Amino acid sequence: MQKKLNKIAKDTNLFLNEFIKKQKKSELIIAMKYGLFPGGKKIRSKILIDVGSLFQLNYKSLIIIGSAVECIHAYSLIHDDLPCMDNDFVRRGKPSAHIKYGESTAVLAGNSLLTLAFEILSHKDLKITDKKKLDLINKISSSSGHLGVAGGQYLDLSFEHKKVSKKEIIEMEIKKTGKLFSFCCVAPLILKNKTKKEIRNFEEIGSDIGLLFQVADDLIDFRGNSSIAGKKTGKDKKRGKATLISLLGYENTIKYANKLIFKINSKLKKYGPKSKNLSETLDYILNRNK
Ligand code: GRG
Repeated sequence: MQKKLNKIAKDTNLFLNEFIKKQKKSELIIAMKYGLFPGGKKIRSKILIDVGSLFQLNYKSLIIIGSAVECIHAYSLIHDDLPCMDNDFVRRGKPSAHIKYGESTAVLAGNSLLTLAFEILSHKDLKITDKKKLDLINKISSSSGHLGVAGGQYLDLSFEHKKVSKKEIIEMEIKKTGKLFSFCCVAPLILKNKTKKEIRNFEEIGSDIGLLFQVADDLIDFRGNSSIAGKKTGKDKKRGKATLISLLGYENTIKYANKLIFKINSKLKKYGPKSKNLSETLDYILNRNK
């Protein structure tokens, strides 16, 4: 699993480096690259490749689409660490972008990573039809905006120190984290011209994978090993964050996560042995420690 992740990370970083190199220089690119490289686990790209392998899709196209997702993900992390959001000083084992370059540069680097994602998806290097490019851009935009990541982040901040229901926590976590995973699950089906029904099915699988990922992230914060996690842990409790752990407790949250894995695997059964890669990634997501 780690070997596969390393290869995806290497290919993604290679593509992003080349893409940026071909652009004109700017001072902002330094902070953008700081947020992008060496980068994190590339788990979203792995999900893209795993779903793509169910439909025999071209690896290079998936790496390009994954690179766009990683730009939006890096942007969300830079903004998440800002003083007006979670005010975190460490990310991926190094000072957060706003600590290294100042707040305004971090905001602008984040914004530019968002638009870089659209530049990548609309670029000629991605050898798919314009209609498919448009569909991908439409989907990644709605996944990132007020009904997706940004909306989820808003809920996350507004739930701090409040009594929130399980349903509300799940809605917040699906928006904040699940929507980008949903995009990764749906993009291969857009490339393959799959039916709306099948797309909806993979949208739900993606939401559940994202929810599983967020729950695992909350468990990492709860267990609290910041040197392995590469960021400060034990923060959620201090900040009064609404998480499933705060509502259900540690053991029940683990049970909930295992039920999610069972639910996702049941939906993947009809794809037979080809779904092994994705199932393997689900186990990695829950058992990881960073
Ligand atoms: C609209 C994209 C966008 C952002 C603006 C700040 C913000 C609104 C949203 C924050 C969303 C956020 C940080 C969600 C948490 C998701 C999460 C668990 C991130 C950690 O992902 P990993 O572990 O990170 O994949 P690495 O470092 O491995 O890439």
